[in-house]
Formats: sequence, structure tokens, C-alpha cells
Amino acid sequence: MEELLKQLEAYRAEINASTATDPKAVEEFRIKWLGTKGLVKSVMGEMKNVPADQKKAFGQLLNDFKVLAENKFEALKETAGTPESASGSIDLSLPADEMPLGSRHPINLMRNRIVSIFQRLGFAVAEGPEIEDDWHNFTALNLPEHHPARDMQDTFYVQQNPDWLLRTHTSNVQIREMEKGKLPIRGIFPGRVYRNETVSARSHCFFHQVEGLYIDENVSFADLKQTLYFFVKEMYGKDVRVRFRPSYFPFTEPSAEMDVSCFICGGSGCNICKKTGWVEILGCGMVHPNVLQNCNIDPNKYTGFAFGMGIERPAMLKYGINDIRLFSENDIRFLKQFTAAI
Ligand code: 2U9
Repeated sequence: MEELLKQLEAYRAEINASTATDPKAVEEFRIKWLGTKGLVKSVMGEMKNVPADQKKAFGQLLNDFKVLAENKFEALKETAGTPESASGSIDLSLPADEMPLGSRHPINLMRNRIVSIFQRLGFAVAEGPEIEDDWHNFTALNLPEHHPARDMQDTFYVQQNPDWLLRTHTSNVQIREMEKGKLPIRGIFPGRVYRNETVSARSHCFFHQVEGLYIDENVSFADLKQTLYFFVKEMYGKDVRVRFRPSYFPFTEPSAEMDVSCFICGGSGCNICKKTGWVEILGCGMVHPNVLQNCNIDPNKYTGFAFGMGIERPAMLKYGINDIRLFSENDIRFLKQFTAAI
């Protein structure tokens, strides 16, 4: 036992004097003292030779020795690190953890398709507030005071201030652009709009629009038609036919609605076109002189055209979606089905 005690004392001194300046030396310390064939294990093995009456005292000594080696190892690790923490030991060839990829929302896919066609014609994208005042949403747009659109039944008003409302179209952005007084304007205006409607599979109390506006000297209805012809050919293909029907909007005069030959049945008649062979896709017209005047633009010098279209319907037709509510339910099983480059 005498010898074992001496040996333990020598080991203690050696452990206390150990230093390590790099992770390799720390690892060597671990193997020498704490490894499966290390000296701590081998000293512990001596317990079997200790007489029964001394086992308790020796057990305590050996345990203290083990704790000393472990504490020293922790201290060395702290100052010099371990091989695992040294960058040289990281296996850079291991495959990376998989990152789940998201996908674009179908409304954004359709919005980007529409917007990018007009961007190629030189239209610049602008956005504006969804909570708007009466002037920018209604009055400046030549909407008469008792127009039904202003009714509480059709428009969401802010309770604390009846001059504020949720915009019913993105035309408020055009008014704001025109008020800046920088002409010509050639803009495309996508965004979310709100109408006080009962929610069902076919209509929602909020939806999305893209509107366009071109104001300059000598802008004519021919420019409007040619711009929209280009849009339709890019959007629905070279073979679609187009027709304009006269219509009425307070902010345009003259006004029209544009139909394309049904891109589902090719014009022969189906459920989508209600057997007419035509699908209505947008409204348009020449900007009303009152609207120009309201924004301090001289209607004798400048003219312009405007158009507006919804995004939900073309997206539903393109992707075969039968319920408008799916767009805003955030069901991941629905959303992950849409993949496209833009
Ligand atoms: C200004 C002047 C004129 C925008 C226009 C339409 C016709 C139109 C509807 C299509 C389906 C709205 O999404 S929808 O419900 N829009 O038919 N929008 S002309 O005219 C403007 C806009 C701004 C300053």
C-alpha cells in the first residue's frame, strides 16, 4: 500500500504541473490520464488489492485523484481548446443540412407576370397606403358625393375618423403620383384593396388589383388600345382575339371594358365564359379631365389613359383554383403547390 500511496503522490504532482498550449496536447493529456487505458483507470484497478479495512479510506483517495485529473482536463480545455473545437478538424465535405424552401404565393406570381409585361413597356411600379383619406380614394377621382361606392355598405370606414377608409382601388396611388406634378407619368400600380362584401367562394372583402396610368401630351385612345393589345398577346398568347365594349367609370371618359376570346375553350363556349366565347379581363378609358384638374394638371395640354384589372380571377383560372378564400387561409398544403421563377 505504501508503494501505491507514493505512486499516487507522484501522479498528483505530474497532473498539477501539466500544461497544454494547443488542442493536441490537451488530447494527449486526456488519453494519458482519462482514456480507457489511462492511468486513472489503472490506479482504480488497484482497489482489488487493498485490504478490506482500508478500502474506504483508499476509495476516497482514489476518487479525489480521479476528480483532480478531470478538473485539470477541463481547465486545460478552457485555455487551449480540444481537437473538435479546432477548425482543422471540421469535415467540410459533409453534406449540409437540408433547408426547406418556400414558394411564391399564387397572387404574387400572377401580379409579377402582369407587372413585368408593363415594365418592359417602360411603366414604373409605385405603391401607396391601404388606409386612405376620402380625397385620394373618391373625391379626386370624380366620384360624386352620393355615389353608391361611398356607402358604408360598400366601403370600410375607420370608426374614429370617417374621413379615413380602406382603399377600394389602387387609384389613390395614381392621384398621389399626379399630385407630385412630375410629368409625363407612366406607372403600374399593384396592391391590395378592400370592399365591404360578404365572403364566399367567389368574392372576398379584400382582393388585389393592378392599375396602370399613362399621362403625357398627345396620349390617345389608340395608344391605350395598342398598349393593351401588347399586354394581352404577352399574357394570353398570340392567337387570342380582343374586343372592347363601351362602359362607364366616373374617372374615365370615354370608358370601355376589354374581353379576350376564351383562353379555356378557344371561343367555342364553356362554363368559364358562360358559353359566350369571351372573358372580361379589364376596364379602361381616357382619364377624365376633372381628375386631371383635381391634381393640377392642365387637361388642355395633357391627356392620359388608365386601366384596371383584378388579380384573383386570372390566378384562379390559370391555376385551377375554385375558392377565392384559399388565397388568404395560409394553408401550407395549398401554398406549397405553386412554384415558378418569378
Ligand atoms: C386615375 C384615373 C383613372 C382606373 C380604372 C378600371 C377602369 C376598372 C376594375 C377592374 C376589375 C377594378 O379590380 S376591379 O374590380 N377597374 O375597370 N380601373 S379605369 O382608372 C383610373 C385610375 C386612376 C387617376
